[in-house]
Amino acid sequence: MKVAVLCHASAGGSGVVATELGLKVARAGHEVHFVGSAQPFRLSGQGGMHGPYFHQVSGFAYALFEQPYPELAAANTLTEVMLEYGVELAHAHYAIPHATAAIHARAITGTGRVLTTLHGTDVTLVGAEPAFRHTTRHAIERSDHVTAVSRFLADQTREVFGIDREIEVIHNFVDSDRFRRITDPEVRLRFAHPEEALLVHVSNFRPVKRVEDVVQIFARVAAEIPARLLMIGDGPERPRAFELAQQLGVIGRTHFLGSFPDVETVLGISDLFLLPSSNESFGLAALEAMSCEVPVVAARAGGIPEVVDDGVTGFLREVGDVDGMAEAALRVLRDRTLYLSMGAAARNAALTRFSPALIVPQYLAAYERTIRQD
Ligand code: GMT
Repeated sequence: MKVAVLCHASAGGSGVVATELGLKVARAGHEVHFVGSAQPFRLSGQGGMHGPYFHQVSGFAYALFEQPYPELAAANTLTEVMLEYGVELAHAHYAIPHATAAIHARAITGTGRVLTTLHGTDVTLVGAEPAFRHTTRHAIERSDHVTAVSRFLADQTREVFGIDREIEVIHNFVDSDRFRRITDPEVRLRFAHPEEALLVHVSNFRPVKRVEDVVQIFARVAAEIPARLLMIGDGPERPRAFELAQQLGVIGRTHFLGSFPDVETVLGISDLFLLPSSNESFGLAALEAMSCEVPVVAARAGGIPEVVDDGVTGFLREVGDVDGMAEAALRVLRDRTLYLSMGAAARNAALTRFSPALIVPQYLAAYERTIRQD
């Protein structure tokens, strides 16, 4: 198959999934062309003679234009790639702007199919913000096939847009060779003392992630046991979280490490992952932690319960219940037997329910069906 992939290049779960999937599809012998304004961050150094290939969308600034209109430029570059390489399928990660651009290119070329994968933000954003309602619904309805990363997101999409088209659920996956426990004590010593519990949070620090809750939970834990918190990533809520850590007197034990290139190193030595988001279509960062045998304490929100088994691979509490999440965290961290069994169950879930060997063939089958459909 000849496939083009459109995704966000920034460090987010959808870009990670799109890139890892594109690499695996290329390794399975298919021709893969990434099209975007920047190279996806995990694609760097991965392409080779046999692909995947990256085609940069060139921006165009003109005095008359108020904005550079990136989706038009993306549709234009995708059109060129489709015509030049005979692309049969454009895989758009996110309805807007990528499916919109792909549908445009399909109309221009009169060829190719569009498969759209919904990751969450476009749907949840539209749920709250009608500015994109019609364009997003159009992108979903006019795609040749639509997948969502969780049952929750598929249901929510139908509800928000009042549509009843088929939306296939294909969960995200994790590379369990890369995301695994690191047992070398020297690595852990770089971040924490041996007697300290090491808690970690990874996100883009948007309001939906409730990073202040992360600090609140940690402060309650740190009042009871020796502990340290690693905050990985960056975004608009980082200054508030920093200030709160100062106010609560835990700034010396809270480390804001920014965007960390090899997040698996940090996850591989951590004891507990915190994800108190108010909404999360899936929670890929939690799955990456689980793959490293790290139990998760999270909010019972969105698609998280499809990833984290309450009481088995971690604990789920209601959104905003920082006392409940702190109590759950302490329960895991104080009980070595529980901690080890949850870590093992988390790794097992990653291996048996979210492995590339299970998920990638689902995408390949969807590609085949979409290309062959009338
Ligand atoms: O969570 C974010 O803000 C980033 C966003 C993205 O585009 O990467 O994540 C979304 O897609 C991920 C991959 O499918 C999911 O794991 C995240 O849960 C989802 N984020 C939200 O739904 C808020």
